[in-house]
Amino acid sequence: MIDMIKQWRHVFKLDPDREITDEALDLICMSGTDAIIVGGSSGITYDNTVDLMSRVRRYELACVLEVSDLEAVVPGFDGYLIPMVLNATDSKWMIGHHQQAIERYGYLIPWDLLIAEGYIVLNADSTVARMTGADTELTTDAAVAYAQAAERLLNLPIVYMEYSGTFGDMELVGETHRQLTKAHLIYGGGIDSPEKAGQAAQVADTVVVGNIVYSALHKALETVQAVKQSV
Ligand code: 1GP
Repeated sequence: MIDMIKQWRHVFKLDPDREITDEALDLICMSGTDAIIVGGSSGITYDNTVDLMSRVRRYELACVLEVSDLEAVVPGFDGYLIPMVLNATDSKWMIGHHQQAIERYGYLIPWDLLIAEGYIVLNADSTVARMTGADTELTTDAAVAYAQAAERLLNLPIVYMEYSGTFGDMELVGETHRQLTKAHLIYGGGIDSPEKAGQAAQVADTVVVGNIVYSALHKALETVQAVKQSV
């Protein structure tokens, strides 16, 4: 799983709770992106997740589920990303929900397909920040320390810098990246133009484009080349 993810430079994150036409989905899946992450912070159900997965499955494209709600874990994805929110003040989002899921459904879990992500949530105005009570006021040193705790203490394979809804501090993300030696750094948040996609691609291993798919599809499509062309 992690070897596959390490190849990804650009991914689209699609929200099962939002409508997308077949035409738009076709453009997204044929855009040259490396993968689709299915995920969102609210309104995710088993039915809307199955529906989106089966529509994306018509394409030869990796498709993984980022698990945010236990009731909406659907079999059939290529893999399952499991966020552990490092800067959550509500510890359930770091380990509690995970423990409950394993206690309840452990015998069903396809462990080989799971990858844990050390999430650092950085936009106070995002749903994920409110839900997890994330301490988003982080200096660069503080963010780096979370990332290093993820990589070196917890041995997490992925650090996800989550600015969902706003474009982040590229210096902070870049410095965090420089201080990691083996964890894969994913950046997501506020990419609404090829320029921003290119900037994020300079500081992260994988760039995630979400919201703009629903508000300006053509801009979203342009981010693919911007990321791929960036060195
Ligand atoms: C959200 O990181 C992703 O989980 C992408 O963020 O929706 O702001 O692009 P945007």
